[in-house]
Amino acid sequence: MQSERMDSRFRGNDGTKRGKDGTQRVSDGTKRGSDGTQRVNDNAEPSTTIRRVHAREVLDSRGVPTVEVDVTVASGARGRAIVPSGASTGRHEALEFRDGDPDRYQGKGVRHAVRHVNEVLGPAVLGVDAGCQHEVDAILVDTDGTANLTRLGGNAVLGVSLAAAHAAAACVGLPLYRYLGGSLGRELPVPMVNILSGGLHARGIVDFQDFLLIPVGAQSFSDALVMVRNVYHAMGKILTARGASTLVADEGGLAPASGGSESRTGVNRTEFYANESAVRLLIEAIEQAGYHPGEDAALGLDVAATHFYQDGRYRLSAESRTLSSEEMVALLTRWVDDYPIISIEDGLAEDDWDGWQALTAQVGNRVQLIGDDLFVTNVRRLQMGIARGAANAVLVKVNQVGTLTAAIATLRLARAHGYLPVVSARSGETEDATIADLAVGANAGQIKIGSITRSERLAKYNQLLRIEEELGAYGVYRGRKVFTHFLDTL
Ligand code: 2PG
Ligand code: MG
Repeated sequence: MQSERMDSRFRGNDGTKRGKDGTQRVSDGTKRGSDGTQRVNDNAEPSTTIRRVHAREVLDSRGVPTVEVDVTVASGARGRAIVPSGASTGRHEALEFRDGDPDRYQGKGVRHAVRHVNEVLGPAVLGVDAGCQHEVDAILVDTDGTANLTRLGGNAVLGVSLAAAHAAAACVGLPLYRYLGGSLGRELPVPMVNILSGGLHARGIVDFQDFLLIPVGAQSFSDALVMVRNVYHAMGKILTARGASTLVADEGGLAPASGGSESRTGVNRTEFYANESAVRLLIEAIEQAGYHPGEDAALGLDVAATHFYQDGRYRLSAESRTLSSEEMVALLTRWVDDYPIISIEDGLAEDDWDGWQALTAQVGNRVQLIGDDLFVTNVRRLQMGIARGAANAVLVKVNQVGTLTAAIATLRLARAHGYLPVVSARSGETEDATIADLAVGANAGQIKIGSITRSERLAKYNQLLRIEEELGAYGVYRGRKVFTHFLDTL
């Protein structure tokens, strides 16, 4: 990623600086903005120098408060970021600082985190070049001073980190993906899209969290969304025909077991309780939409197993049974044998290293095994996994680790060791679309945003459509090729 001062990267051959529109800074140090106004630029410091940092409390897609940060740099350019929030969080994640006042948002307010930005983190980065992301991030992390950002909050730190990147990108007149990835960032990610939801995102009737569609056979990102929409629609029709609910869960996936009662609807809800039924329903929907399961569209799971792991056993409450780690590995292995599943996230709990190693040894050569709660986007945790041969892919969630620099370090480490990175949203999201740009800028290859309903999800999908249009023929969508380095069956 970018590491030097952006100013020096955008000099013309003659040493003059040019904006995106090709405007040339005049030699007296002034620059004209697109509106024709003249901005005085002190040659002694870059135009990306942070001049103002301001945070406020806003709400996310669950109506839960979160931190929004505006960073303004010397040129007057402003960047804004809103921090996402998880429900099925891993215990090794950076701390999300909440007020804890039961009389306000059930304790979930973020006024303290906002104050930490406005009174501590913001002042600490004033005068720092937002174009030097890792300098900004190092100062933020040092100012907090704890390993998991427990003093000031990962949510406070991340807001400043991301807003600084947006401000620097705006200042040099580049879209964020181009600012982050330079001319090399051009890959549209393969989306893995939530069609059926369970677990903590759907009030916990089906234990597994996500039943995902992976449009590996699409020729482009926009074609992939067509396929997703067709399958989603087919699933809606299947559920309606069986009298099941088509209400959606936190990430927009359909949650058939969440509504109505068996006696009222006559629905055999057992059909929607069993985790394996959801897999079968998804295959049915792919076929009804006219596609070949496994060829056009493959299946992915986010088991999110940490959340039903208690006292050393996996508790499938929907199925009224508990499984040992070995039995869980056996169950997932059988599913990989029986169904066109090419990706399993958090198939085991965050500290069940033995289970992870066993699952990786069993199916790691033919299925993507993503560590989410296991790695929490943390270089140290990923190094542990690499050393133990656990998983072969990593979920990259910026708020698990608190800075853009740290998230990118995890992504790079993954790649260096043949682990596939998957950039991911959280279940609590907003209109912030930073991760869409991050996925393209970093050529991550895959993205997980949730379903194709709910505007906080569409903010990212639509941003990817814009980027696809902007990149034109220069853009790449690799589809199934993303998976070929460990999936010779595809
Ligand atoms: C996950 C995420 C996103 P949450 O488990 O991968 O789907 O959920 O943000 O609730 O942790
Ligand atoms: Mg997950």
